[in-house]
Amino acid sequence: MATTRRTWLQAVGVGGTAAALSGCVGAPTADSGQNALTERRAVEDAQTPTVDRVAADPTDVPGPISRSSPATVDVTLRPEEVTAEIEDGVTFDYMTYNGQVPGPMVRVRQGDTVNLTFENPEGNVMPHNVDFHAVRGPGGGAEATMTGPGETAELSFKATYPGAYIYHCAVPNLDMHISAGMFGIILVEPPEGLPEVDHEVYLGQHEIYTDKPAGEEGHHRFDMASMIREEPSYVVMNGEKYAIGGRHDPVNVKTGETVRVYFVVGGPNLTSSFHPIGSVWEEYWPQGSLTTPPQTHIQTWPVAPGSTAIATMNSPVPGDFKLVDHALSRVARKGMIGMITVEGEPNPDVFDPNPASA
Ligand SMILES: [Cu+2]
Repeated sequence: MATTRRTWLQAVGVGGTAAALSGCVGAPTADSGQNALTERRAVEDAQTPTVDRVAADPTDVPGPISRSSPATVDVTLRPEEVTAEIEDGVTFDYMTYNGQVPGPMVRVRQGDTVNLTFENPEGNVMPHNVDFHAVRGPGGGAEATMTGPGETAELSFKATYPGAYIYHCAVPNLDMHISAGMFGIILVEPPEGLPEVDHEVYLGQHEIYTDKPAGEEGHHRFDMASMIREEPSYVVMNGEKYAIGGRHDPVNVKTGETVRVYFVVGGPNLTSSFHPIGSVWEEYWPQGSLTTPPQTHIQTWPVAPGSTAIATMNSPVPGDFKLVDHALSRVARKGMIGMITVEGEPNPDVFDPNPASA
């Protein structure tokens, strides 16, 4: 298998570079190749989405781990290149893990061994791989999983420390692949597990660099120059403009229920100022680190690209609570928002929007 991969990489002229750069170190090469997806599809119809949705369902979170001893866990990741809408009438060629942004949340227990199968589908255009920040080993697994279209790689690693960690593509054009959607979370639970909550929610922020301003209808191509300037057209939660609570359902909970959010910032370049409008984070674990007690009553906390946060909220009053990057032009102009809708009886003792009527 390794020989096959090496042969493919030599054929596209990136073998040595890939080995040198994989794993959180890299620089864009002159020929990004990302628009090869558009070129390939131009003969067909580049503006037609190949999938209805790339936004990950925020409630699709693997259940808590009840085991009291380590196990071997099988995980399969498939880098899928798809065309989808960023917003109505605007298409983009995404690169994803398993067809969704962020990629599927992986959940294991400290001490578990992960047997990863990395399947690069036959119809892809690009090489891909994965670098897990929960891995101790070269490139977080990037070199071991480097595959061309039609190739499969396997990697085994032990999750030796707890926390929520990003995983992301780490090919030489890693910034481009992440900005096209290639990132997600692996949660490593401590042996004692996590406190019980009513809901768990999975969200990810990243920025998309295109050749047109946000909102201009048509097919948006990836734009290397704007990425180098770090001036994205879109900054989004779960891959699409206003995905959660706009284009798709919000997260629905009831008053008094505790929601634990697992939040990842893929970047590749912008730090998120993560804030729940109309609330605070009751508990906040910066960097997704579970080895220190949480901060409490946190309003806004920076989440760097390549990192995560774990946070809880719990509203005593009903309403729509918007989760944002408090760099608010990204919300008002570029799409970065997600919504938790809290249902329940009004609670005028805590919040009364119309006191004169009492
Ligand atoms: Cu990739």
